[in-house]
Amino acid sequence: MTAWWRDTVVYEVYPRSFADSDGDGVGDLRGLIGRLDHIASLGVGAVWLCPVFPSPQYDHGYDVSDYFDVDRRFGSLQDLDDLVAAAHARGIRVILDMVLNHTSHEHPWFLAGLRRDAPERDWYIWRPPRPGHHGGEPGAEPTNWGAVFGGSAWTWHEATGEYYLGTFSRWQPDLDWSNPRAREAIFGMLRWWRDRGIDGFRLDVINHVDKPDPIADGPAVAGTALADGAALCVNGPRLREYLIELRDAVVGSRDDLLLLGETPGLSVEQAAALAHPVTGPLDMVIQFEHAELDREPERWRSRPLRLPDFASWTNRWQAGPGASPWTALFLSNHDQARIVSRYGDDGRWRARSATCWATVLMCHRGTPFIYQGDEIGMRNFPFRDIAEFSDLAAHHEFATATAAGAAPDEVVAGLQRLGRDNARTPMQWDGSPAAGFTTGTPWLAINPDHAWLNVRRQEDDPHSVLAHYRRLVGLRRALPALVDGDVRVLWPEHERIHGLVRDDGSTEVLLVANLSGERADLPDDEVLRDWHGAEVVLSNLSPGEPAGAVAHTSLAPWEAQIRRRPARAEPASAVPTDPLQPDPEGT
Ligand code: TEU
Repeated sequence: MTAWWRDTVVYEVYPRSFADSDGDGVGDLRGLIGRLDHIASLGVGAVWLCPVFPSPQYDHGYDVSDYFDVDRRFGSLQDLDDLVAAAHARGIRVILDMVLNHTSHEHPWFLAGLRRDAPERDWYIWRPPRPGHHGGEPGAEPTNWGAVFGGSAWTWHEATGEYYLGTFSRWQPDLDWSNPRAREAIFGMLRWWRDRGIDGFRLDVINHVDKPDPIADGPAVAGTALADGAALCVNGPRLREYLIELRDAVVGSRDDLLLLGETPGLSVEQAAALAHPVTGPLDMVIQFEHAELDREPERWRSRPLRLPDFASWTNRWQAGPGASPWTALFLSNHDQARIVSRYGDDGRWRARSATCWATVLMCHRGTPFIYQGDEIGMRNFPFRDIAEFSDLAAHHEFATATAAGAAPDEVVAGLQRLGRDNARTPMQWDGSPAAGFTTGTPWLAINPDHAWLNVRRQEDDPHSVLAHYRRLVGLRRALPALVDGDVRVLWPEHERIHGLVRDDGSTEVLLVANLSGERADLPDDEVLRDWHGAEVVLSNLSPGEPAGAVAHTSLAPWEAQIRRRPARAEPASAVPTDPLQPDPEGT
């Protein structure tokens, strides 16, 4: 197996907000091709492209109405082929985002299934009204499941007298993966993309595809009448079987094809099984635990991040005795607000806290992902009114929370902090009125800070966030210990300092980072004294600023530093064997 994804870095593109070539205010593939050199300049080896398929865009493309084409907003199939060629010419692979848990309600499969006798009827999940109830009336839904984006997960279809299931929304009917014909249609489509030269797939909420059998009422979520339908569908008993079938049907001789599963609500053990390098059907999984430590279950209510929670995540997901699963390492994506505005400080310490968190992330185990705009330290948008949001999730959260008695201003403030649109404001290329994103009117407002916070400003500045990201990616690709080394957390209870040692048997790497806005004393312990004099390979302080770590006894605000030294020789018997690693002899 060519596990190219282990020692590279991936860049996530949300095409609608990246670069617009035709002035309609929506980003597109030709715009992206025009900006590939920026992505290449980071040194990344792959791009994850969020969905560009035809879609009515209720969920901005996560509601696909044709899996075999490109939405006219984004360009054409030819543009996608050109993108792949242009990316490959730069040594960058292309990963497509495939939404296979559900389609759009405008997908031809779903439309065909609106006839009871059509074969496609059973590709989706249809149920009669609750016994004793008339369909369409309140309370007649087959179960009490709510949808992720609001309302019941069941939508009434008068003409055929049944409800269909949409665990995300009524515009995203769930496919029935228990139907072998539906699975074969999905797998055939993936093969079609594989043969077009695509290098991998990010499989949207793939651990939701095995639905409970029978589908029955679930516990109501606190403060509501509805159960969390999507949560009741995660990690079902047939999930592994379906994914093995997918792997067998799709990968074939293309053993370099990456299967990356988006898997919310997965335990370490489940992740280790699904992404097992030999027996796992996936190559890598995306878990969310570390990225949601600053919010309550309601997605608009924040709480302060506690660093020990982050260290505990590192310990459980990365430092396990040889069993840690290979995961995507990210701090933000198109579903999360900007990391510098959440875990960092987007005021006084914007640049330093952005580079500090990036450095911390890059020292962990897994494949690092950079979300567009984070490489320049883009911040949350100053939303003040619910009308300014585009995301259906924001509108749903606002409606639900205010109906339950929350003050509208409070909810808007919460969404300003945590809402998904923060990640979706257009990419800030320069300081011109539309930030170099479009010549037209952008589909979502551009952050006014683009006047000074933009790619052009940072391009040639060796002290910029962008320059630091480039150095970090280079370091990550040059230091195998950051890829394969064991992970040891130094101070799991520390409120402000995160410390790690990576060790691959030949090199040891030390990370020390002060994740706070005040100078922090370094713990006075043996481990650290041992590192005196070791080579500093990266620091996020400006030249001339006194580095704190190791040589001194404290770290400057948001200081991060990476050191390296040869590993201490240990007797072979002391090196734990990792049961998850493929046998190097290939036996
Ligand atoms: O996201 C899945 C999703 O709902 C995420 O919000 C995830 O559950 C959460 O971050 C973990 O707590 C995917 C796509 O990324 C998202 O854009 C889509 O809206 C969603 O699936 C539906 O397709």
